[in-house]
Amino acid sequence: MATERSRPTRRDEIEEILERKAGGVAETRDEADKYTVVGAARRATFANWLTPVEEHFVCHRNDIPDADDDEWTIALTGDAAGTLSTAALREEYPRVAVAHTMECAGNGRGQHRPETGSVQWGFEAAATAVWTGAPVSSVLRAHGVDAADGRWLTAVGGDPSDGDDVFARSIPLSKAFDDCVLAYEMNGDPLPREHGFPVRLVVPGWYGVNNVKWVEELRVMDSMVTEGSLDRPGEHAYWQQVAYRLHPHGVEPDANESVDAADTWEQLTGAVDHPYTFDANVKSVIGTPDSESPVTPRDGATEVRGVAWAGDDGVERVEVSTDGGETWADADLFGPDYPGAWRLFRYDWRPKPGRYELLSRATDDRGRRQPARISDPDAWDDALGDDAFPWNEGGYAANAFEPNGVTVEVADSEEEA
Ligand SMILES: Nc1nc2c(c(=O)[nH]1)N[C@H]1C(S)=C(S)[C@@H](COP(=O)(O)O)O[C@H]1N2
Ligand SMILES: [Mo]
Repeated sequence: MATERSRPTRRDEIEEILERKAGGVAETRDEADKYTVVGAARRATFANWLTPVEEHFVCHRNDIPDADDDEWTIALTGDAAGTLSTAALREEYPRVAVAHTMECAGNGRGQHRPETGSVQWGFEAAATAVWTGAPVSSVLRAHGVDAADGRWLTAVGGDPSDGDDVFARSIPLSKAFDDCVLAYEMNGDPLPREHGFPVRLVVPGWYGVNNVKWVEELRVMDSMVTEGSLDRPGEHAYWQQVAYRLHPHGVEPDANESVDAADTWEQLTGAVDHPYTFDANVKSVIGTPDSESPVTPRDGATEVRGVAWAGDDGVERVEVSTDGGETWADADLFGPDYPGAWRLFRYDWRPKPGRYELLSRATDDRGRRQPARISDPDAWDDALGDDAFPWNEGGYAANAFEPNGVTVEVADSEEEA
């Protein structure tokens, strides 16, 4: 089992990250002090398409490895064979950029009642960056794996664990071939240490945990990682098979060698018992206005603006309510439209002075709409039919819209002279 200990270096690491990010992020409550976690400090992060590195959340469990770019290598194992240096990664492979909305699978955990353990995120652990690196498909082809068949790719992080567990995560080889990147730059700058320097796996549209930082091994196998799969000491399956799965209170999910449905929502609606957190569920967040300062319309009008994402799927529709969910109106989608990255939305609002409860809810292109709230703990089976996201013991993958609403004061309109 992974240990639950806090570690002395964590405080220093968090302080350093907060300083480097210069106010763009704030620390999030982690009662158990298990994770290094900072999230977007302001709602306005969700009013822009690209998230500056300074506003991009950080989440990891262990110490950041003390990596040296020249020394770092990635071992290709299983059905792949070879060793890859960071220099070879930069020089011998195509250089591509992918847009990726990364959301921590625990984003929204703090909205579960009763509380679940661990990091109490609201909506601040989501961000969109452009990641530059080598396509995983090119690297694997050069190392003996040429088909995106039913196999799995397991990426292993080089972060030293304070328990016995190894940070290993598996994704279907088909997804890896499709659009994944071994990234060495973030938003055009060298990868910061806390985001995975010198190389991290980027899995566009998939929950943060799949995006292994500080990658030191890539293994191709017929199955996803199970206990004993890796050719190294320690516990191998904790992060894939135990943690980061959705289940009711008191359940210990069975390990699987493979699952047919990678789509998290499809798993949740019956395809897989105790779903894995793979691609992100449809979700939206209003970026502006916020509740901090009153809105002053100009000539009677103001704009509600935000972002919406849906993992591997497209965002079909965003609706906005200005009366706490009584009535809804369609927002316009605009701006960049890349697979795996969020869309901007805006709604032209003409409010009278007063106090309003603003909500947004998105629907993906498979017709799946954000549920209103998170269910009670005993409603696992009935939740979705009742417009609720199932409360789950790990607090994962929550995409309810009510908890993310914003209360706004509207002042008198300023008229154009
Ligand atoms: N090696 C390693 N990779 C990791 C983690 C970790 O603890 N170790 N944390 C994961 C989790 S839970 C998240 S949400 C994302 C966060 O990525 P970021 O810190 O760059 O935002 O990294 C993922 N990759
Ligand atoms: Mo996460």
